[in-house]
Amino acid sequence: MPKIFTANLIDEHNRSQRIAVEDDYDALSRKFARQNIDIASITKAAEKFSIAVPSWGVGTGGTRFARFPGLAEPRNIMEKLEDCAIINQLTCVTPEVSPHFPWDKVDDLSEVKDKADALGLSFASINSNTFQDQEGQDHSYKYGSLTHVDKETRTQAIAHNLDCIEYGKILGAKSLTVWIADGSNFPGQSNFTHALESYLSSMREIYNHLPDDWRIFIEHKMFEPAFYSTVIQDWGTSVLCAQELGDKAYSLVDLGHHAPNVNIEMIVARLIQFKKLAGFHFNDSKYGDDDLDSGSIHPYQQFLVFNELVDAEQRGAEGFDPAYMLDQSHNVTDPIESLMNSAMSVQRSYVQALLVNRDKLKDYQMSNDALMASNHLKSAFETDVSPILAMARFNTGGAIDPITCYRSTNYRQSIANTRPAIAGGGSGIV
Ligand SMILES: [Mn+2]
Repeated sequence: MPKIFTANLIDEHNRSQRIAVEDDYDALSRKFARQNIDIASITKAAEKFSIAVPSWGVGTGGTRFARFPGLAEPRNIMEKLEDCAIINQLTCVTPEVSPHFPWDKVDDLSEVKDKADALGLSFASINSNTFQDQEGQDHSYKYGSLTHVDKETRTQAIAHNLDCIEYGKILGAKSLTVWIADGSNFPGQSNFTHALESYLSSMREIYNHLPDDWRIFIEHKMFEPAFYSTVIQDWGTSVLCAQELGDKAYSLVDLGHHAPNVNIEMIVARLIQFKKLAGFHFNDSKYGDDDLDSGSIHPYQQFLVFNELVDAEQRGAEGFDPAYMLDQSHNVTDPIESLMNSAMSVQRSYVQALLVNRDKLKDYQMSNDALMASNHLKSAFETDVSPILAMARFNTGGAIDPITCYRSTNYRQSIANTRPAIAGGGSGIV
């Protein structure tokens, strides 16, 4: 498989780290043996873990106020794929890329597919974009898209989503993620009921064009860009719509799209129970849709989400097939480094959740031992599984320490001449 970096680079890096990692891994395996945990099977599970990288995430993001471009930013989907390939080559957990249209639109998408194949990448869920106007489009989305009061605008937004399905077919994707910015800034501006009726009618048309083996993901968001009301504002509306649409419609959880302090892991449990969990846009936040790096603010919440996911996985919950994706905006870091860090952070939460002894937890629950139940989860969360993650990467050809290895290449400086800065760049906060 052709890669951006040579195998020699990674080998050399790993040679310098291997003895220390093996030492830590052996110590952890002795600790696990005392707890009857099989470190080999946990490592195997870590090796199989995978999370998609968003194509827009490899560009430097921005805020409502400004965007400060980074060095050697990818200028198009081909260059974005090269950066995504680095993330996967070093971490071995991101073999899929989630594209965004029309940001990633080119004349011949089969060339994009060929490029991805050559880099060992494939495509995850297609993201449609009716939250901004595109050059030459007939109707503006200023006052909405799939729920606009004007039928022709709705039709245009539906047509874009149908185009996205066609793009996805070329790229080999199997799902469409729909997030709309539709909402209102003033009480009275929008009729809540009419807007949702329009949404369902528009989505039905899109749903009816889904290939048999596709799914459609509904992404809710509490507020922003609309600040008084949002049409698909929470998981309740999302799951009601998914139920209205049918078996191929699911609710997607973006961790930044909820009110502060909402119990997201409980929402996840509910969606699993009713077979409506599409998957995730992982990121972290302090205030709102901050799109910060996964696990950087609330790592325990991320672990608790995985506690629900692993519980479902281990009990073989019916219809459980969540799609894991990152959705972040990187303003002050190198996006490649942030995405590697985030992918590994999500993988860490998964591995920690595997350490929970489900029988023991159940015993604590059944005997109403709140303190020990909580402590049992805490103890899994507080276990440093770094040696397992490092060993999983080593076993699958990745770098023991991806950030250090990446920094040793001076990648940005080395390609700066071939990637001069451009205006725009197609990355944002979604
Ligand atoms: Mn999102």
